[in-house]
Amino acid sequence: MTSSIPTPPSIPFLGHAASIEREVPLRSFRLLSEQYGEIYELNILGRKLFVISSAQLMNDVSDDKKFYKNMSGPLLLVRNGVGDGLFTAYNEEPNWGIAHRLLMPAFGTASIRDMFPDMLDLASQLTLKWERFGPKHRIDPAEDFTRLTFDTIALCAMSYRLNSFYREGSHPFIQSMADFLVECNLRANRPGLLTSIMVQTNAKYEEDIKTMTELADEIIAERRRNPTDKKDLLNIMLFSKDPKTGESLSDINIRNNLLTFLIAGHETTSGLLTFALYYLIKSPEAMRKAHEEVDEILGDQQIQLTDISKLKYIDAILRETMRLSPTAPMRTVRPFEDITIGDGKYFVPKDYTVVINTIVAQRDPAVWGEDSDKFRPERMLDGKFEALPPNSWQPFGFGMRACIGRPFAWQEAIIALAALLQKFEFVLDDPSYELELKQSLTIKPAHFYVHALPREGKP
Ligand code: MNH
Repeated sequence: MTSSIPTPPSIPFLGHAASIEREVPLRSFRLLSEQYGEIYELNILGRKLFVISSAQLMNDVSDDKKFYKNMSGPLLLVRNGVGDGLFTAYNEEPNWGIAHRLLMPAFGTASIRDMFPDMLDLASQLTLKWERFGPKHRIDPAEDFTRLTFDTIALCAMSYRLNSFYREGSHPFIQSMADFLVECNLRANRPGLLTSIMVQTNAKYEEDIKTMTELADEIIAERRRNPTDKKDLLNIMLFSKDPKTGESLSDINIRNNLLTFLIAGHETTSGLLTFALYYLIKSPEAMRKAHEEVDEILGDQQIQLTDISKLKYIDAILRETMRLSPTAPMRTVRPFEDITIGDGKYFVPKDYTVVINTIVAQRDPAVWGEDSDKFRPERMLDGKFEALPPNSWQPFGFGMRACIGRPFAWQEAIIALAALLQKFEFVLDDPSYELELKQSLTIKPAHFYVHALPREGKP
């Protein structure tokens, strides 16, 4: 027998659009999950959604044979900027297959290891900056981690130096991108008629897309003027052929993927580092163990490639951070056919979109125990991570449409965190600070400021 699926009260036409908070939509989705349980129904401007938030249901929909990545709502709008780039392409779009096959090896562990020197170059710019500013300086970690990750993706993937650490404010691309993503989110919850009369907002939206596209085009033009034989992602996109079809990527698709990497390649990782720093400052015991590990493995030496796999506690910190605060906090799928999930309890018609509320599902007490809201990297150590129930930890999505940049992000985050912990103790600027979120398409801590103090007796 199927059970009925609860739904909050709604108003005609808008449906639940008005019950979703504008600034931090995730907050509404979480509150509703707490109130209505593992599955509830929403109608947003005619889009019919089931929002799920238990580990069991998340596992049920993690099946490429039964469910496909859904492209509607905010994601569909992101296509206005990045078209058929990997992240926003439809499964059946040929360009997805071509780019996926061409780029998978380039994002594999072996290629990522070759990027180590470039990643370290930028991590060192960051540690040097915090060292030079000294302990009195109020650091905005989200901002500096964005400099780090944005510069890292551009240098490693495109051999292009953005030099964000040498500018006062952020790169114009960053602001345009943030505004663009926020507007995609807002538009998804706003009637089209209303959007059509918001002349200034729409002009700004187009302007932001132009700012982003111009950087991508400049990077491509620069490469055509100054070719190199470096095997970076840009060269692979420009000059390789798909092993299966023999086709190359079109110029427009290269631009779309370049933009996709610039966007997908930095926001999530800078969020990860910011959350990790927050959780560490709030958990002195974990901070102490992290410092101990870094001292033991690195000593006074700069981090080397071979150290990365030895930094097990740092690895566990990042996994636990991604569990509690997956920076891409939701993904959506649809069933190919009408289907039931939850041991036959819930009927999902094929015109429904299933929203996976990852941040809640990854705190399911059935998997993580009663202290599931607590930051405890030990959950991820000593084979426990490998022994988790299938799909209960999935901050990088699932299956064929899972994150292509995972090894890249992971190596980058380990290098940065280890290099910072080697040099600094961290304290909050405001000792009473508690986590607040800001959201574009991804989430980050808001109003989070710290001070970096040199460690006693360290060089
Ligand atoms: Mn990433 C897809 C999270 C870093 C490029 N990424 C996804 C998805 C999640 C995700 C979740 C699946 C989305 C969906 O199902 O709709 N990504 C992350 C997180 C980090 C991250 C949490 C860092 C931490 N991602 C990166 C980096 C890059 C990147 C770094 C590039 C350099 N991600 C992608 C691309 C896709 C993707 C490209 C789409 C892959 C596809 O659909 O083929």
